[in-house]
Amino acid sequence: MKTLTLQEVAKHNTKDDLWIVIHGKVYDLTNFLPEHPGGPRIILKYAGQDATDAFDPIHPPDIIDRYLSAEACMGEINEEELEATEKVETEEQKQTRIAHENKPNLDEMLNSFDFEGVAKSVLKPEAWAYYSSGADDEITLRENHNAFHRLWLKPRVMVDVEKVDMSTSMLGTKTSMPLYITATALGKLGHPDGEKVLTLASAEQDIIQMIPTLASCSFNELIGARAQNQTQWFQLYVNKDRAITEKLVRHAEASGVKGLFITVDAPQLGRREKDMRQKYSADDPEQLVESKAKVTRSQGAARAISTFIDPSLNWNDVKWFRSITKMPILLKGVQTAEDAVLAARHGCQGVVLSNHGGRQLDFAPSGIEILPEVMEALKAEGLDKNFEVYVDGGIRRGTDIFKAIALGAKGVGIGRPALYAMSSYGVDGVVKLVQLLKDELEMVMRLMGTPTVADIKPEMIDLRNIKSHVGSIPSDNLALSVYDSMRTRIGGPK
Ligand code: 173
Repeated sequence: MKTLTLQEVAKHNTKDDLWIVIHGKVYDLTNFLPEHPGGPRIILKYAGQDATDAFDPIHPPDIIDRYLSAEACMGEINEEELEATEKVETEEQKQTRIAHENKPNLDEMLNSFDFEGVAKSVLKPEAWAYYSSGADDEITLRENHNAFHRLWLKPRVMVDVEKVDMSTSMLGTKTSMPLYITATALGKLGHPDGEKVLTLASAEQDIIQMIPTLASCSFNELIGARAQNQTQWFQLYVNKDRAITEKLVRHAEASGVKGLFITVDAPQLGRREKDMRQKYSADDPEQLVESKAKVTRSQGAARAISTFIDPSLNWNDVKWFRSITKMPILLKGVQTAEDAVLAARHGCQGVVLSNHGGRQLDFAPSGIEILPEVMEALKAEGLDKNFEVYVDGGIRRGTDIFKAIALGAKGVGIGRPALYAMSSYGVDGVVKLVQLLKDELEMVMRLMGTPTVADIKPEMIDLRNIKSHVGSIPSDNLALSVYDSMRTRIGGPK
């Protein structure tokens, strides 16, 4: 392969002659530019430069070989030069380093919320905006945890709780507690090792990891990092090209994945304005206004790479999925009792009551709020046997896990808390987060008089307020911050 210098690469910095460097290799992207799913602008931004840091979180490592022909590779950067430039710290790297040097010790983390504060300080603004954002006014995002505040406990006493056993089984596999790490995209925005961090931490804590379709790591890397006896599930975004989807599903099954979770709440990606605004201010606003590109980074990282998702996915497709895999099939993102019943009728093995972490439809209900009616509807139709119901969204405390299990969930998923712990402290952070939740759940089970998961029952929850949103009318933060009251002639705001 030809050896090139960064100086030579820098000469190819226009849209008609465009080279960039990724992981030390030089690519001519002139022809690929209009086809880039994330839009041409982001590539133009790195024309003639090294784009590795921007590339890594958004693309699995094998994507270049899949999309570019061998001729696109023009050569590689001289090793000494590459090493020398890697030693020079960019302003962004410096800020991240200082934030990490000044973060609290891991020992100081007392609960899942603590990691969020640290993550906000150590994450690049782009990463924080992407992970933390919710749809529209973020009412559902906040509601996901707030809904748990409407559920009160009915503790039982005088039960032998000397030993508490949190272990349970989910889709036929044993796990140390009824909690799994759910699928979240773009792990390398938060940590250089991406979702592999979550794989290693899940193994250490003996909990299940759901592998995302849009992981920064390749699927095979995450399968390869799996410990013996560790269970992994797979979250699927259904591609418009079903041949690609079929290949993914068959490969997952052959790789030992134990459950297929088809995301059904994202035929179009929600508007996450924090994410969108961050992109807008990070790029040059004047240039953005002039751009005519349809899919632009100004729509946020997620929207730019979600165009492959098939919005025509519907109930008739379940049969096809059943024909291509023996894995249990669950629908992730069910938001009503009606759809849970339909999922069971169509032969699914379960559902995840989820609103995608409040990132899709604002004012969608929380999973925990609809859980009782879902269980009731399934039971009424005689569909509650051999059908597992999971909940994700807003799980931050041991009591949250307890409440979901009591109301009929087989287990609960955590998304953002794991990302925040990963971004702040890597594997140790995620292990610690799960340990804190274990410690909390163990205590709650002891204080509730429930020594095993099977002892946790619906009658232990006071449900009376579950539907009442009156006590905590969500404040309309965004509207309030821009609203100017009417001016009167005398007095009033100037
Ligand atoms: O919630 C998300 O951000 C998400 O699921 C997604 C979907 C497509 C591309 C990137 C992320």
